[in-house]
Amino acid sequence: MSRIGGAAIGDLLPGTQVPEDAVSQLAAGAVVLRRFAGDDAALLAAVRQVAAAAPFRQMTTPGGYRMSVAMTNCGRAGWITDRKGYRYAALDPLTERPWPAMPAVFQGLAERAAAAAGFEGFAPDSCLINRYEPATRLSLHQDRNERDFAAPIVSVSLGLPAVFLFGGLRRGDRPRRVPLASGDIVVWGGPARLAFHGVDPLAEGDHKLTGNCRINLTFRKAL
Ligand code: MD3
Ligand code: FE
Repeated sequence: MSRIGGAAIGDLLPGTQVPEDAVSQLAAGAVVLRRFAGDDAALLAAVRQVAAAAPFRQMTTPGGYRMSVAMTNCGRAGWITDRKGYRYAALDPLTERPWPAMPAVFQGLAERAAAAAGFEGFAPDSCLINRYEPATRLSLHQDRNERDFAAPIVSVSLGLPAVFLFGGLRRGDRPRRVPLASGDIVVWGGPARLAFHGVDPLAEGDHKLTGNCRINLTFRKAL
């Protein structure tokens, strides 16, 4: 993927913040599109519509821990975890029905964001929707349940700001801290696709779009 303006974080002194340009490269394969989605009430309305059919729930890890992030999905497949493992499933285990269809506003946004980052023709078949309330966090992990790592992952932040942890290809690599605000989109592909990543505990706050929470949409080509 080519570099699209802005300083690469590797050009900066350690400890400096990520540049706030509209488009910047975090690392090879990781492009931030600041405010690309705006504070779009239509996106939040679509989240509510999905959640009305497939409610947010806290899933259990294979190790038996309840995740602090509440999740739901839309699209042909949804990411789930339970005592049996992490995987994609066509049916919501809570309702035993197919996940709601991907809203058109989601599909269009994901495709435009991927194209802006150099990935033409991104066709996600899954959108995992994460809901963070104050103190909710996501520990360092890799996303590796998708069939094909050639497709990028597109992530959209809505509502309260968060500090995103962007690590390396080994769990022990010290992560960079990247502040993400409402409307920011990050596209993760190529060499960044299997990077370890997570989210710091969410700070208290009140956002005009979401109130006291952060919503993250991650678009994936899972199947
Ligand atoms: C970097 N969600 O759902 S999105 C997840 O903010 C997840 O809810 C976080 O990590 C959130 O799995 C972060 C950003 C993200 C998503 C996938 C990645 C970053 C990634 C895959 C590879 C590298
Ligand atoms: Fe992830």
